Amino acid sequence: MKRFFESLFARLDSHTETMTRNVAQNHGRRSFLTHAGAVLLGTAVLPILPFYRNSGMAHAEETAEDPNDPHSCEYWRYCAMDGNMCNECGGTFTSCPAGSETSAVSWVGTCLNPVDGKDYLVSYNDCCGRAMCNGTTCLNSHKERPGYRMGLHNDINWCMANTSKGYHCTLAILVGIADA
Ligand code: ABN
Repeated sequence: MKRFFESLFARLDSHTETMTRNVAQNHGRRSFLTHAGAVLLGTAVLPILPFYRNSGMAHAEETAEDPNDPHSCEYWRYCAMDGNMCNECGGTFTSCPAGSETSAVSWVGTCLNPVDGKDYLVSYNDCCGRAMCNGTTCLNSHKERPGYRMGLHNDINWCMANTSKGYHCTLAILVGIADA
């Protein structure tokens, strides 16, 4: 009986050892090689795959703004507007929100109306005397020149000549047709 169990345990030991060696020698190495090969192949092939490299443009197209949408900075009459839209602050294009007053001086831009194809003079007066409004801010610069060209720069607080100089928002008042 004792010899039977000794023989049984010896065979079990031998079998377990053989199995362990097989796993360690074959499966472990192959598995490592398989994974290493996949990683190497992946890093070699990835750079030459035909990536879609136009995501920025696609985004721009998806979010293309409408020149006829008065809540878009691409709205045609905002072509040279540097400020917050008064029509999103309780006012309109031409009238200041309650509690603010129109600036005495302004920046005048020339914008093309896509509907009739004509250039219009647009006066960008600021509304003054209230804290800055949180409406959409447009930083458009059609025909603007750098700040050192005095009088050709629109990044100015046009409330400077008013008694209340606090900037609230900016109007976009049509003054007339530019080439009339
Ligand atoms: N015209 C809008 C504005 C106000 C304050 C400072 C810069 C621009």
